[in-house]
Order: sequence, then structure tokens, then C-alpha cells
Amino acid sequence: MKKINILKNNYLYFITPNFNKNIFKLVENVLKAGVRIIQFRDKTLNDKLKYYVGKHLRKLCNEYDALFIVNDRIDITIATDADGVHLGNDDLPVNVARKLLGNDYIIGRTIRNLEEGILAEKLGADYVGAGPVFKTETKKIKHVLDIKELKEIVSSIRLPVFAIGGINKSNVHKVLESNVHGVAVISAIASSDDPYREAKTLLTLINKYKKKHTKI
Ligand code: 3NM
Repeated sequence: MKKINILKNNYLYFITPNFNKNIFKLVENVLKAGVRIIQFRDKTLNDKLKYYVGKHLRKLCNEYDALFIVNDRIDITIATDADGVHLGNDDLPVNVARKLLGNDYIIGRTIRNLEEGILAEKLGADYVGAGPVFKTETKKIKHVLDIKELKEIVSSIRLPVFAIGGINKSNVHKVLESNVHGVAVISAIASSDDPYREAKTLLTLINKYKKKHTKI
């Protein structure tokens, strides 16, 4: 399947926690549960280790036909044969990343408001991550995007919007009501006692909602 279609046909996006020895097992369980978008996000490893861990995660994703996206780093994206990169506010601008990577890579961009969403689309992003939609210990940011703002973003840009930040099985329905394309999570799955079951539960909830609310 074309890379971008995997993104368009999947609504749950899993982001790895910082590296720990269980990460491969964790990602494998998430893939086994049916998640098809994986982002390698790590703020602790040196480049060499990022490369080797990334390579291994890439291989795992290939076994499940899942997208493998690297956070922040264009060089690690290329080196690990990733499908794309996810850029934040402190990373290279989307148009510069596009120039370096070409059209075969997926480029995602974090946005905090509508203006950033419009700019990401204009500069050539393939999707955006909008958040945080709830307070989260994983990334401390003061301003929380409320559902009204999220709705406005979704209706104003054509890109798939993934909501992020503090999302779990108890609050995911509130986020889906804003018509976002999907949701991205770390701790709901990574900190669960049973990541496989948690990913399955989230997938079931999201897919049910989508089935009920998507016009054919
Ligand atoms: N980015 P959890 S919130 C990585 O708002 C990240 O841009 C965010 O982790 C943003 O699912 C976030 O554990 C953390 O809350 C998401």
C-alpha cells in the first residue's frame, strides 16, 4: 500500500517512550494488536544508538506493513530507511525538510493552533499532530487545545489531524467528536500493564466510532 494511504486508513498512532530495554517487545505488541503507524521518539540516546534502535524498529514495522516515522531527525529518518519524519517547532521548517527528503517521505508537523496548521499545510506537510488536547506528564505544555479549537483546525485544513496529549480509552471519545482523523498516544499504551490489550481496546473504540460517523 502507498505510504500515505496507510496514514489515511489508520486512526491510531503510537509514539514510543524514551528508550528502555522493553521497547522492542512493546512495539511488537502494539503492532500485533493492529496499530499501523509507529513513531520512534527518543530524547536520551546518542546518534549511534538511535540509528541501531531505529533500524530494528524499522524492521519490525516492515513485518507488519506499518509506517515507521522518526521524530525530529531528518538524518536518522534517511539512515534508518524510515517512511517519514515528524517535526516539532524547534526542528527544520517543513518546506526545508521537503527539499531534503523529496516527495517519497511523509512529513508530519506538530501544531499548537490554527495558524500553525495553515502554515504546515502551505509548506507541504502530509499530516499534523495537534495538541496537547489534555494535560499530560509526558510533555509539559501550558496551553491545552480545547475541543472547539481542534474542531476549527479540522474544518480549516485538508490535512489529516492527529490529536495528541493525555489521550486514553476514557477520554478518546471526546477527542473524536472534534472530527479529527486520528489520535496519537504514548503513555496510555506504553505505561499499561498490558500494552497489547490497551492498544486493542483503543483501536476497537476508535474504529467503532469511525464506522458509525464516517459518511460513505
Ligand atoms: N507531543 P501521552 S503531547 C509527544 O502536544 C507529545 O505536541 C505533544 O504522550 C504535543 O500520550 C505529547 O503520554 C505527549 O500524553 C503524548
